[in-house]
Amino acid sequence: MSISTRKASTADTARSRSAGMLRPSTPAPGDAPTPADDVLAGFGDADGLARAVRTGNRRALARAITVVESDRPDHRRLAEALLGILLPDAGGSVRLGISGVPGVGKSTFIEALGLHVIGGGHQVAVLAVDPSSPRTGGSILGDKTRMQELSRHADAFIRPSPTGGTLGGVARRTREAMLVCEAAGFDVIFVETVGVGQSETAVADLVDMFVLLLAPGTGDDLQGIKKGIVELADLIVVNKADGDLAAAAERVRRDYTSALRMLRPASPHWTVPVLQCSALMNEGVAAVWTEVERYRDMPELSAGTATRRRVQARAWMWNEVNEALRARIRTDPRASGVAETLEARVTAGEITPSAAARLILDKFLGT
Ligand SMILES: Nc1nc2c(ncn2[C@@H]2O[C@H](COP(=O)(O)OP(=O)(O)OP(=O)(O)O)[C@@H](O)[C@H]2O)c(=O)[nH]1
Ligand SMILES: [Mg+2]
Repeated sequence: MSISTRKASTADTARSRSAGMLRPSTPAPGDAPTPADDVLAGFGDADGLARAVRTGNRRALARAITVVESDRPDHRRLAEALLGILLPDAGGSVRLGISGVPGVGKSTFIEALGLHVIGGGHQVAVLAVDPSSPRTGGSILGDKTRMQELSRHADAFIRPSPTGGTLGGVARRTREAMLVCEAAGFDVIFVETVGVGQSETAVADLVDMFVLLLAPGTGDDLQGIKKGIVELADLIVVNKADGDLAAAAERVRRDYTSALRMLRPASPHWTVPVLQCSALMNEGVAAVWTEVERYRDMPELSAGTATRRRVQARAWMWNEVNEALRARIRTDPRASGVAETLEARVTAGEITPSAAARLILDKFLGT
């Protein structure tokens, strides 16, 4: 199998180097155990865990993802060390974002497509970005049941979405989990996200190809869906093209095909295909994969993918700065109280957000 984007981006490599310097020192025998020891049990240190991840050891993979998903400071340090070691082995997958409104059939579709690509000799990891998790306890809850066959498959790995935190935080964890999965040998990664309006951009920033799933009768008529989401799509698939819904699915496909003609294409080399399938009946799913391969294998587009990954890495760095700064302000004894007060005043319309932001930063920086 030829994957043109095998090499990690320069930015990732640079990050790997600096992360390597943060590697925690191994405690001398007899030292009190370092707090990160619980997740390292059985693997020794970050190097040992990384080695086990590289061999595809499932327990190590799950453990490593627990580490990158954790907000505990000692886990964060360990995660940086771990990713620093694993980065040279990451980057070798096709990263696919799958988005669509609740109930459109994302999980059913990933199950069908996942099994299809496993049949072609690939190894599939499924991750999720789910901004609704903190409220609902995870709409991804049903995923393992929707992806029953896939979740039992030896060549698949399904990780329910991490819960809690900001969207940026959730997306960061997913990105890092993706890198760990790649280092473990998974060469096709699906990132499922509920299309409720905010997480799509975060997911489009994580993946090589953004697939928008539609279905008749889910409010996905052209008026119902946000234009911005359609503009993010590299591929549109109308699901549930079966039984009573077949004719309606064909209508949705035609509507979107003509609507897309009005949009300026993101790349001169790629016209966004609008396909239809039935994930439930496993019809048309193979054709979707053919389009993914065509996208992946076009020389102009694989160059585009490499660029996209470099841009993503850079954006990611600033994301990290934003997230870290916010976290520091929230815990800063001087700034946190001021931030809370100003947040209330912004909400009440008493002060502009930009003026409040400046006051918070002034307080935090002590200027
Ligand atoms: N008729 C038909 N039903 C389908 C198809 N794909 C999925 N469904 C049904 O649609 C419902 C929702 O499917 P899911 O795969 O859970 O949808 P989802 O988009 O992952 O949902 P959330 O994760 O809750 O956002 C289930 O009852 C599926 O059986 C299909 O191709 N045809
Ligand atoms: Mg789902």
